Order: sequence, then structure tokens, then C-alpha cells
Amino acid sequence: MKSTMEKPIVGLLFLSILSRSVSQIDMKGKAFIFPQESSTAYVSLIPQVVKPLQNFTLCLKAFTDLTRPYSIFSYNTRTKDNEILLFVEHIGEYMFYVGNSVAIFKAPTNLSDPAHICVNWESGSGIAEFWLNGKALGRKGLRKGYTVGGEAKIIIGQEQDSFGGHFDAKQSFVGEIWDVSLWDHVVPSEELLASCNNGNLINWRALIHEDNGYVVTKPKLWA
Ligand SMILES: *[C@@H]1O[C@H](CO)[C@@H](O)[C@H](O)[C@H]1NC(C)=O
Ligand SMILES: *[C@@H]1O[C@H](CO)[C@@H](O)[C@H](O)[C@H]1NC(C)=O
Ligand SMILES: [Ca+2]
Repeated sequence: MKSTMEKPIVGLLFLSILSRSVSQIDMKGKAFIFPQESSTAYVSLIPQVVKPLQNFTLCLKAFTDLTRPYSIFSYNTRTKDNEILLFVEHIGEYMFYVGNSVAIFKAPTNLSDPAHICVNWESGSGIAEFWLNGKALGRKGLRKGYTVGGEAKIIIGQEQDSFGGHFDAKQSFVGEIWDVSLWDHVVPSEELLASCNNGNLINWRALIHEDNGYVVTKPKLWA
């Protein structure tokens, strides 16, 4: 039963790779640059496995000197806006959404420093734990008992208000993003500090993605 079902799925994947110029590459040492404000530049990240999530860990590094609000990571399902969203409303104020509910984590930040963000969430307790540049910013609770939908559009560079669209240039990301990883479980912080680019859902070393608009890939500037 299982093997007969795998073939059409593989066929479908190839078809979508051919028709939408999706590529899988090792992004080690590289970053996506979003060089200009727009409502058209973004990278769509395609997970290695599509599954609903009761636990997850998201890590990434970002540099920007924006002082207006901006999106860092936008994960929408067909039926839910802000299923997972990392959004900066004011400098040093990280809005972390699960299932369109929000927890806010505040940290003093320097505009000239890149941010290394790791955040995890577990449904069982609803607890979200936020780390910035290797420092814990504490824990907050949201959406206890919730399950994040698996069929998602995962986008960096823009903030979705629909399934893969409704972008607003005034919430777009301008800057650089690298080492993006997503795991389907809570990764202990000791492990994250050692390596944060090998998520089992989004893996920077084998990144399946599709670039849209003005996005440039270059060697990263920061560690
Ligand atoms: C989520 O994590 C809890 C423990 O924190 C575990 O009991 C549960 O099985 C996990 N759920 C999944 C789907 O992995
Ligand atoms: C910001 O930069 C200044 C000067 O380098 C430093 O003293 C301060 O600790 C930094 N603050 C943060 C939050 O990193
Ligand atoms: Ca949204």
C-alpha cells in the first residue's frame, strides 16, 4: 500500500520542480540578500517532510537596519494566517505567533549586529522559549493544545496575509537571512548553540527553495 502511494507523490514533486524552478542546494556559508524594499521579492522554503506540528524549533540568523515593522519568517496554511510568524513590530520587540496568537519577547538590540534567533514551542504546555544571540529571553505560553497545520507556504522576505500572497512592501524584509532551520521537535539549547543549520523539516545544508523577484544569494558576511 505504502510503496504504490509513493510513486505519484515523487512524480508530483518532479513536476513541481520542473515547472516552478525549485532547487535543492547546500547553502552552507551563504545568505539570501533582500536588497530593496518590495512586495515581490521573497524565498519560498519547501519542507523536507510535510506534517502537522505539535512541537517545533525554528532558528535563523538575520541582519537588517530597518526601523519600521518587518517580517522574518512567515508560515501560513490555507485556512490560517500567521500559523507560525516571526515579526518585529518595534526594534527589539519580537512578536512570535502560533495559530495566529502572539507572544512578545523583548531584548535590547544593536542595529549593527546580526540577530541569531532560536525559538521553540510545544503544544503540551503551550510554552514558547526564545533565544537571541545565545541568550535566553524567557518563556511565555500560547496556544496550549494546538496543532500547527502541515500543508504550508513558508516564506522569508515577505509577510503573508493569505496562502502564499497578500504581501505588503511596508512589512517586507530588507537585509540578509541565513542558516534557517526548522525541526519537528524541541531541540535542546546546547545542541542549537553547536549547530543550527540541520533542521529535519528545513535544512540549510539541503535547502529546497524557490526564489521570487529581486533576491540575491552571496557568501554570508557574518559567522
Ligand atoms: C511533543 O512533545 C511532547 C513532549 O514534550 C511529546 O510527549 C509528544 O509526543 C510530542 N509530539 C509529537 C507529535 O512529536
Ligand atoms: C550594543 O553595542 C554596545 C557598543 O558596542 C555594547 O556596549 C552593548 O553591550 C551592545 N548591546 C547589546 C544589547 O548587544
Ligand atoms: Ca499575516
